[in-house]
Amino acid sequence: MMDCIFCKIANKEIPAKFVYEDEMVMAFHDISPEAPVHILVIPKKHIASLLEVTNEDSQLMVNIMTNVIPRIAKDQGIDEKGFRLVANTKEDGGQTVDHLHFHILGGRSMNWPPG
Ligand code: DGP
Repeated sequence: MMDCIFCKIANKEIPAKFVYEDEMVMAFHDISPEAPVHILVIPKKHIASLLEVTNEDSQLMVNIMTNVIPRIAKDQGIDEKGFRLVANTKEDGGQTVDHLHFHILGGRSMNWPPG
């Protein structure tokens, strides 16, 4: 996707503060953090949103959930007290970048319900 900002970050055409990378996934600091720790986890492959994930992506999704996110939480020192994982999805979900991403928010106590 030529005009996708997260594809450009994944291709390292746009700089980001990376905290993790493997063959399928990248993670970097959000440009406008909403918490002391605010990391975005993205697949390198362009997937528009959670609703476009298919069975072909099962290994990717398992990697993100069971390996990448716990590892980042530990690296960022938020595994003891916990964190919030968010996948804003499409218009009503507040998704502004149409490339699947998971927000890891931590380092402070979160409110519920979200806005
Ligand atoms: P969402 O609203 O869920 O689609 O979240 C998109 C997030 O992406 C938002 O928190 C800001 C972040 N973001 C947008 N553009 C950039 C960028 O160029 N670099 C980085 N690091 N983050 C970005």
